[in-house]
Amino acid sequence: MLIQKIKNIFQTRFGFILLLLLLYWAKTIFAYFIDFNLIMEKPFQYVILLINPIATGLLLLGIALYIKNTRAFYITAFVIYFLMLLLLFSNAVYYREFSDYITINTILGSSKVASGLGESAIRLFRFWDIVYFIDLLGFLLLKITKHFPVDVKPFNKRAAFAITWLSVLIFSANLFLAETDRPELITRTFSRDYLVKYLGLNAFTSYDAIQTYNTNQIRAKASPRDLTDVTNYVKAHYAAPDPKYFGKAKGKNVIYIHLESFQQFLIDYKLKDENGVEHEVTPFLNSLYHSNETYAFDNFFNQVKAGKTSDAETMFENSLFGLDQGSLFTQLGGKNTFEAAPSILNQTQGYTSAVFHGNAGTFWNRTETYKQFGFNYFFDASYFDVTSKNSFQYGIHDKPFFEQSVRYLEHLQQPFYTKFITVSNHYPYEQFTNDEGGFPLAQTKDETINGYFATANYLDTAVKEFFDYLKASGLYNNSIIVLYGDHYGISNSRNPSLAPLLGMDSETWADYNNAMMQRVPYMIVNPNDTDGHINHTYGGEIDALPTLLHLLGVDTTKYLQLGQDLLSPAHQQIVAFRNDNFVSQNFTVLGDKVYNTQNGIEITNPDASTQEVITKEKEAVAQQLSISDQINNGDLLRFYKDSGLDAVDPSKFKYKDGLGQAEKIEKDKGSKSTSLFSENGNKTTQYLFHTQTYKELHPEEETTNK
Ligand code: GP9
Ligand code: MN
Repeated sequence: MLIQKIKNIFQTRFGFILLLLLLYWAKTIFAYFIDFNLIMEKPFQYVILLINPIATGLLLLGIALYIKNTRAFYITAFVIYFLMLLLLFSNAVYYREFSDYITINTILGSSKVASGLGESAIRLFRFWDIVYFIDLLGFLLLKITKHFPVDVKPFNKRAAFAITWLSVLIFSANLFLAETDRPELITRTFSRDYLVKYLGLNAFTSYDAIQTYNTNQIRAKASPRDLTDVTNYVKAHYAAPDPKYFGKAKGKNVIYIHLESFQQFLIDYKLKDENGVEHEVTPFLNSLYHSNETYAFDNFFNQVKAGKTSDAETMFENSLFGLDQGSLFTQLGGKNTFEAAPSILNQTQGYTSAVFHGNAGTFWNRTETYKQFGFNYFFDASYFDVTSKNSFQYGIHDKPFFEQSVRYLEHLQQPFYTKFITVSNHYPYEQFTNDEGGFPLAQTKDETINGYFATANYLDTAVKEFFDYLKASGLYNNSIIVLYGDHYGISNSRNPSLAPLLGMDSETWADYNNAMMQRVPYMIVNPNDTDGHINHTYGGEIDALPTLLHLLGVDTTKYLQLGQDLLSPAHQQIVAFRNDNFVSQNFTVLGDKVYNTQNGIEITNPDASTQEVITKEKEAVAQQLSISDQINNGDLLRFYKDSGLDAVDPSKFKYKDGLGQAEKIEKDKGSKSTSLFSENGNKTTQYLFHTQTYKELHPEEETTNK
């Protein structure tokens, strides 16, 4: 009875579409769980996952319902179904090799696809692949045996329309749920994993197609002539290095430590616990800040927008801004030409480069972007022993991260240019419930603020442990270590609640204060130097690369970098934010409001000379941002030949088996190998890394914190 009823339903045209939808849904879910490695953080995300194939599946399959002719209807329905399956299946296969999804660019630049899916594709097939196509065989059998049910009655046009609307509705609901769970999913496009997880493959591919089309339009219109404005700007804006500092760290290893979401106000901050006892939040970073080995900057601002971490990286590696919308890494990172730090240092000074980061390499499209930047190695989450105990949603915690990085670091040829991207001090600043727990929480009504200090304290200890290792292994003496906060950890909307902890009033908290909170640490530790000091120059992330290159003794005149050396006397102290607001030494301009930067007083009626300066500074900011956009959106560096650098060939870099690659170089170089491992008589230095939990470090607190 029931079976007959079901059969009857599927014998209609609409029923047939539903059947295809059901099959497509089941296969997608199968792919989600078997082939794709989607990281699910909470049950709600499973709900979204179950819905997303239905929305776009129904929309696409529903197209067939508009067709009158019987044969045409069935053929169209099949073709749509088949194409959706093909997309699903090829992504499943591609994922096995690349742990990523197929983009329009991957298809267009087919060399990359070929390298993974060419002759080796067969090796990527799995026995369960039959699941993706077995039903087609069934349909074929029905057709041959003439049992294929055909409904000659056309579907009502209006009803077809209603189905389309229904699918749009389901898609909107899907989008709404996704945005609730992950705000700004669409505008920030964190990673392809996220788009697939939340919206499904069809939506991801369509979105990717639109994005690719838009960027390709602008690129196609760009020509070498567009470089004239850019080179003129860069020449006029060049700040020559102070000879006192130029080349001070020449030939040294560079070790960047990316302090996640770390703001300048944490430096020297003491948090009061509920008993009024003060706890220094970041004692180790404070000691660096005050050391005369360190060039520290206390008016250094983050300049990121929606690309957050990736925007900071864009600036540090290129001295170019991120984009006005979304992330440069995800939109252009995989295809633009760059003249980034790794490639400059490799080609002019023979540096080897590597990034260490305990999150999936696909996040912010890093794997692709780093290749374009010229990074030799990328040690992402797949290189670390990540367990549910030692990690959270952004990857492995900082202490095991540094500890486990050493086994790769010691094999890199020196001098090296490396970057360690930490994660533990990331929103939502979840508390450690294990032996790392114990640092007091702040006492505000906002849990995010309350947890921020404890995770910052954890990061501080993690960095200290790494420094201890650098000293013990000897790396310290021939390296410079650059530490920076990438962007705010406490958002503007939470700042009024933070105000009392800073000795300020929540009621009088103004836009000006929000702008001042965008300060992040920038510290260059140059071991054995004594000229270090706390520098009060106003600057930002865009200025980091020329500053670093000059310290390393690299002439930057030929490079199209938009920042200025912070140690140069010619540095103009204007810090552009990505939304055209800015802070300069004298003025802070936020929309229509102007403040005196030094005392925070709003200037409501600027006199003529003040107005003139403000207008000039405004123009300077607009020009700097616009030049950056011209370079990035037009992909102008592909035309630039005057830097003397060879273009980066991204296909040279394979981020799998990085250790094997490094060890092979060590072997090939033999006694000429400069890796720490080789210099240490081919013995590991891993045992020099010591790590301790918070509880071990603070036995006295056992009693106070139950
Ligand atoms: C993730 C990490 C965080 O890998 O870099 O990025 P964010 O959310 O800060 O931009
Ligand atoms: Mn970040």
